[in-house]
Amino acid sequence: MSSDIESFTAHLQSSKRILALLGAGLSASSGLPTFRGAGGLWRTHDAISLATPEAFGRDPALVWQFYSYRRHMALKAKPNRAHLALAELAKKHPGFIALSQNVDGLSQRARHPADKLQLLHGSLFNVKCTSFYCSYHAENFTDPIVPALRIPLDESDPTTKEARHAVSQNHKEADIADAQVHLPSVQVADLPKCPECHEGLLRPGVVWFGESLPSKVLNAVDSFINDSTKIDLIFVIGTSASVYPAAGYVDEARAKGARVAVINADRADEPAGGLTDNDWFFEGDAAQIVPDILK
Ligand code: BV8
Ligand code: ZN
Repeated sequence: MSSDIESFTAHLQSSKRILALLGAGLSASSGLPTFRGAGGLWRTHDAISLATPEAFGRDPALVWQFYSYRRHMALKAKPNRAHLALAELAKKHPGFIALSQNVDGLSQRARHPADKLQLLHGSLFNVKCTSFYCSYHAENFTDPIVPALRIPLDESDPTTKEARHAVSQNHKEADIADAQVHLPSVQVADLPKCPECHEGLLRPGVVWFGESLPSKVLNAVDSFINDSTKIDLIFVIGTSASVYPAAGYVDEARAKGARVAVINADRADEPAGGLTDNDWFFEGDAAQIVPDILK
C-alpha cells in the first residue's frame, strides 16, 4: 500500500467511476466531535447506545437533548476545505458519487450537488412523526427545535471539560465540577410535537442502529455500484468503517475493480480486509489532505 501522490494522481486522472465513503473524521476539522468522540456533556454517554429506537422509546428527552446538542454544534460549524474539494469534484466529474455516513449537513452546505451525495444515515436536520398513522416529515433547522431543548450555554462547547481543567489548579475539583454539571431535565410534553397530526412526537430523521437505511438510498447506491462498468477508485475518508451496510460498500467497490484510497488521522484505521499494494493510505487530517490530493 502506498502514500505516493504521483501514482494516486495518475490513477485519479484516468478514473471514470469513483466512489467516496465519508465519515465523521471529514468534519472533525470543522470542530465536530467524531461519532465516538462527542464532547461536552456527552462524554459520559455512549453515542451508539443513544442512537437507537430503544433509547428513544425509553427516554425520548435524553435522546432529543443528544440530538439538539449535535444540531447546535453542526449549525455552529462550517464546511471545511475537504467538504468543498469533494463538492468541486462532484461538480466536474460525471462518474463520481459520495456516500456520506455523516448527518451534520456540512457537505450540503458546501454545495455538494444533491444528485452526487447519498445520505446513508439521514440528517440531523430532518424530522419525522413517530405516530403510526402519520407520514409527516420535513426539514427543520430551528435551534433549539423547542425552547425546552436550549443547551446550557457553557455545555454547548465540547471543550468545556478541557476548559475547566485548564483553568482549575486542582483537577480533582474540576472533575467534581464536571460530575455536578448535569443535563437539565426535560419533560416529554415539552419535546417537539408533530404539526400535522398534533399527536405524534417528532424524532430526528436519522437512521438509528437496528433500523434499515432508506430503500431509495440503498437502491441508488446499488444501481451505481452494480452498473455494468467497473469502478476505478473508492475514497474512504475519516471513517472507522465499522458500521454496516455503509462499510460494506468498500468491499463491493473492490469487487468491481476499485483501488482504495484511505484518508484517516489514525494509521490503524484501515477498512476491514486491509489494503493491497495497489491501494493508498494518506495519514493525517482530511481537511488538509483531501484538497491537496484532489487538486
Ligand atoms: C442495519 C446516524 C439492518 C445516527 C449512524 C455486525 C456486523 C454487521 C452489522 C451489524 C453487526 N451488528 C450490528 C450490526 C448492524 C449495525 C452495525 O453496523 N453496528 C456496528 C456497531 C457493528 N448497523 C445497523 O444497525 C444499520 N442498519 O444494519 O439494518 C436492518 C435491515 C432490515 C430491517 C432492520 C434492520 C444502521 C446503521 C446506522 C447507524 N446510524 N448514524 C447518528 O449519527 O446519531 S452510524 C454513525 O456511526 C455514523 O453515521 C457513522 O456511520 C458511524 C460512525 O462511524 P464514523 O463516521 O466512522 O465515525 P467514528 O467516530 O467511528 O470514526 C471517525 C474516524 O475518523 C476514525 O477512523 C478517526 O481515526 C478518523 N478521524 C478523526 N479525525 C480525523 C479523522 N480522519 C481524518 N481527518 C481527521 N481530522
Ligand atoms: Zn404526525
